[in-house]
Amino acid sequence: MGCSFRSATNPKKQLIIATRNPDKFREIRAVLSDLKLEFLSLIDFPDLPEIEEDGQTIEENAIKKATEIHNHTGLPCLADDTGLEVDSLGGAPGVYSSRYAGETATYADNCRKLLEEMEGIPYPQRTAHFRCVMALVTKNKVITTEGVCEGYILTQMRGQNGFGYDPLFWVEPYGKTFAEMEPELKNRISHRAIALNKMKPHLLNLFSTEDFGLCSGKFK
Ligand code: ITT
Repeated sequence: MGCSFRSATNPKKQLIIATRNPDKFREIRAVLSDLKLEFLSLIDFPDLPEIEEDGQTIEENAIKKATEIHNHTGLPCLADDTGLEVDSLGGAPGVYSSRYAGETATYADNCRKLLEEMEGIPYPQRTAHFRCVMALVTKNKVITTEGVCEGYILTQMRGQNGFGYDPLFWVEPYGKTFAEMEPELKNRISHRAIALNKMKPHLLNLFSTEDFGLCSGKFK
């Protein structure tokens, strides 16, 4: 694979977001837009190998994704791993959120499975939260931040925006599911926004220093 990051610096201020999920990428880009970086995702690197998300925790998976992609590309890399943790299900689907209904499950399949598993559970006990861990890996640092957003799982889907479990996730103070919110609102209050806002000072620091977090990646 050819690569344009041969120089010892990163003048284009490129940051790789280690995701193949375009919905996540869109949200991350929106929250970080004020940093004026060039955001790349794994869709820009079709030749990179799949990363097996075999960690026992969200933190482990986030660090693994960011480390592998940083090692392959040499660029600073930010990875997001997110899980929906439902209290009445003992924290499931958690780390298995993307494959809750099977390896090839769609968002709709996962939402249907969640509704089935929660059948008969009354509203006050339908509490849940999204937990998002961001991992930033550069040549000499691993930094993680976390964001949590509390809500309830509804008994039917509501709204067309967002992605994943958003149509089922009721955010009580706003009287809306994430999927009923304008993207600007979700991107202000979500688990992902909280984790990213904690990461911003580290990114600002990284991109204001000389070496821009580069290392000798395999594709250099
Ligand atoms: P990458 O690993 O390539 O980033 P992924 O979709 O597998 O993509 P995760 O393992 O972090 O990413 O996400 C697990 C699933 O949780 C994801 O597929 C969605 O179904 C759901 N999810 C994540 N963030 C969400 C959000 O903000 N709103 C609703 N559902 C979300």
